[in-house]
Amino acid sequence: MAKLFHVPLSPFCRKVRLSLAEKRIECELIEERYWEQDPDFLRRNPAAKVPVLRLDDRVMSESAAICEYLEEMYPEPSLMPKGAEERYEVRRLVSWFDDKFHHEVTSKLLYERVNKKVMGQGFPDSRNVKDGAKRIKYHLDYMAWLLDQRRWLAGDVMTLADFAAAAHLSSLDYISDVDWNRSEVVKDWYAKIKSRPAFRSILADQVPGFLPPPHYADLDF
Ligand SMILES: N[C@@H](CCC(=O)N[C@@H](CS)C(=O)NCC(=O)O)C(=O)O
Repeated sequence: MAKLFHVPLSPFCRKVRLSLAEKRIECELIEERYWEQDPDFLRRNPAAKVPVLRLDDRVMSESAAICEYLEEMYPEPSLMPKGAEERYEVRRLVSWFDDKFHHEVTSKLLYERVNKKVMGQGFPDSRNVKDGAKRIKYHLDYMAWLLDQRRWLAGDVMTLADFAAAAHLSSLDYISDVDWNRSEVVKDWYAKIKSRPAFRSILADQVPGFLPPPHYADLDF
């Protein structure tokens, strides 16, 4: 069986978990405290980052590369459209969330509030938290603008772009940092994606010391 070395609230790990689950690839989840730099872990991924996936006798890192590998090896159900333009748009949006959103929002909210505590690195820096809380509004508005024109973020079918976005937002939702009342279309999109069977394991996550809000696992909010 596949093994995924992960941490529960990591958006990169969550994106891979969603892809694996959507494609019904059974996978054992193994929590990896990457900051402890266990030598076995460093052998698996010298970059010392999660996720790391062991599948078909291969050890793989980098969530975007893993998701594209899964797409090529397990094409059904598909998470990438067929046309070059549509594929470009999926990749652009995956980068938007894993690069821009991660830098401007996830690292300022989740890493300050959760990772610092779990890693014993002190208290959240309130300037970062304030900045992340301000910047997420722009991203939610951008998503609303996209979703006013499309059924899913990158077009009319659900793709990896939706999983990338949902991975970040679900981690932030665990710590109540998403204002779902800001946009009805974004809330509806999240309710739709959250109710997929692939999301179940993510909604069941429990991080010691951090209790999710009651709506976190509520499929109707
Ligand atoms: N580009 C990598 C980023 C993965 C990443 O940054 N993971 C975080 C956890 S959310 C990590 O392992 N950080 C450790 C580090 O940066 O040293 C991917 O997409 O897999």
